Amino acid sequence: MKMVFVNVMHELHDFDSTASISQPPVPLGVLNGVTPKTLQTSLVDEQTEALRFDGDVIAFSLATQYAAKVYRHADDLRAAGKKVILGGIHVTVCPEEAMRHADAVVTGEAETIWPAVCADLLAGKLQPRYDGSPTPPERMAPVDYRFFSGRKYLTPASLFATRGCNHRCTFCVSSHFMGPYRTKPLPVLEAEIDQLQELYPGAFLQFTDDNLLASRGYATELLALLRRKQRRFITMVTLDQLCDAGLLRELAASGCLGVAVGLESVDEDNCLSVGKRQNVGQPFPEAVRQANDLGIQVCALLMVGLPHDTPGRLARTLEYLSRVPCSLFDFRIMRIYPGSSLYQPMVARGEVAEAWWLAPEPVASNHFLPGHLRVHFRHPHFRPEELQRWALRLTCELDRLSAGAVAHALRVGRRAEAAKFATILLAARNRTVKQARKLLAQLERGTDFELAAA
Ligand code: B12
Ligand code: SF4
Repeated sequence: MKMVFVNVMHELHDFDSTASISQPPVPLGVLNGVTPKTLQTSLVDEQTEALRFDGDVIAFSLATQYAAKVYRHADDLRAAGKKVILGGIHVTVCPEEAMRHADAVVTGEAETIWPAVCADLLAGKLQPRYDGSPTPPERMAPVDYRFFSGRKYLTPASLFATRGCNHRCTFCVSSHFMGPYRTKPLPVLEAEIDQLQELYPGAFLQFTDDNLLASRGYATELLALLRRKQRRFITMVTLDQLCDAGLLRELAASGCLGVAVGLESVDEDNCLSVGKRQNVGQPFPEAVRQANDLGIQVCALLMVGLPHDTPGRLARTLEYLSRVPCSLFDFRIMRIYPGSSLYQPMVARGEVAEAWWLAPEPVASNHFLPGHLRVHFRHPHFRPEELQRWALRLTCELDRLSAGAVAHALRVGRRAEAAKFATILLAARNRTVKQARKLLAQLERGTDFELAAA
């Protein structure tokens, strides 16, 4: 029996800011590792190839944003006699919905239950629903990255060392659903690092953990391992971690080239309104400068459309951030995901449509904007197109490749003897700003058309 694991991308993904960091779908590699050898497995990843379904069983990973697209494929495949299995974060959050489009769904982390699912499949006794459970560290096995070989990813050496997060930001889904914070045993991680070194010599490691450094004790051991392995790496950090001078020095000494920090908003009432307490009272600009002095590039992740945003505030945000030497700014419009603690109360208040991911796009400009710029909720101070314009304007202004910005990123890169990484970042910034300009022009044209039609 042939099983195909499928990683789908949402429409217009090429215009998404995450497109510039294409990376292997590691969770599918985790599942492949625990699939019985009697099943022949392969991978189709829409980041690197067109979708095709040459197998008897098609196993999709689902996030909310492209759930409707997967359901359409799933329905067609089942009508054609194939078996469909769905799993991933959206299935975990909306299992009943997913069950309408699948022969079986698997909720939660799946690797401990997956061998049983496959056994049932092979025996012709597939159940409609399986509930996975948080994988205990002793069951975490090294991912075999040969599953992804031959594919061109921008950051192929992508891995994670921890699961879960100790914070509970109200817009976040994974921290609410994916179990308690756990750490991978270091020998398992070391085996992955060694294999990645063999497959992609010289490529920097990209940690995709929600909160890699949440446990200070584990972080120290992990950083010591990376130092010993002499591997360069990038990771996400929380703002309080970026502002921890001791941790920053440890990161730099262990080969950290860059960090992406969840800043979300420069206004503390906004951060507090979404439960981002760890951002309050932190000296962000100073921390960026300190990181830069140590040779660490900083990418700031922000959201537009937080509860206290107003046009005046966003204008001040622009002014404030233009003085902070981040190598990249990533703006996306706030999204209200099912499973986040914002979703139900906002549905009840009529501020977001129930199951918006299945409905036709409510905003005309959503049709030609990528997922991170689509609006599905009502904001007290902005019309949807205004939020979109602001997100694009902020990107155009702050990611502009001025001579000063280029010189700064190269200087930071030279400090860590990582000029190549600096050029990769500058290329990503260039691409981001060019796409934002293009989308902004398109938005102006599209809205003009809509207004004219009205
Ligand atoms: C790394 C990451 C990415 C990487 C993806 C790398 C890759 N190619 O895989 C990048 C940066 C590209 C990315 C992009 C996006 N991401 Co993302 N991402 C993550 C992150 C931080 C880690 C994922 C991970 O590795 N988890 C660890 C593994 C072990 O857990 P897992 O993925 O859940 O997999 C387990 C189970 O879910 C299950 N499972 C998963 N797939 C399948 C499939 C089958 C068949 C079965 C049976 C089981 C199963 O078994 C796995 C092993 O136990 C998560 C947060 C999180 N912690 O999950 C967000 C997260 C998944 N992303 C999210 C979002 C919103 C996005 C984007 C839509 C962002 C955007 N552009 O607006 C895009 C979508 C990309 C796309 N496909 O179109 C949300 C999803 C929310 C939702 N309800 O859908 C999350 C949960 C973060 C959040 N906001 O809370 N992302
Ligand atoms: S710090 Fe990040 S991963 Fe943790 S709860 Fe907040 S948004 Fe989610």
